[in-house]
Amino acid sequence: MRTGPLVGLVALVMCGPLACGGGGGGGGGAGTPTSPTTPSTPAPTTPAAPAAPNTVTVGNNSFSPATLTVTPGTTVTWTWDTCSQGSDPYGGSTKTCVNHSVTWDTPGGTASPTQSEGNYTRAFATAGTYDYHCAIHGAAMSGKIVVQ
Ligand SMILES: [Cu+2]
Repeated sequence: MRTGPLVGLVALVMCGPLACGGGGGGGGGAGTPTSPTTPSTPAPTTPAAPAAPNTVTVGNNSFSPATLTVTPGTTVTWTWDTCSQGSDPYGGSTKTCVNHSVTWDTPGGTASPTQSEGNYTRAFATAGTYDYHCAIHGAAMSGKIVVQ
């Protein structure tokens, strides 16, 4: 029989411990009993991490967060995110960006450039409240850094 060895091989493969173990022997198998599947409680998924605690997003007409509390010695980074993507009548895309600045009400800081893209950093060594606003949009676009 030419097919003999092949059949034997197939039988061996198909009849592994899991496939055939419990076939005729009744319940005597000494294998580890598989416990009924308990619906495992999924680990609580952490919501997407908020922005790093020492960054402020400069949006259009707002700083986010408007109030940021940091510890002395922290360098805060402002990141501009003021561009919006639109489309032109010809199917292309347009990018519109708005200029903003970080300008300090509290003496002691150097204002950021008035810009529509990029970053700005300031280190806060001393505890206190540091108010700032956008030089273009004024009090309507303001924020503060609380160092404590
Ligand atoms: Cu502004």
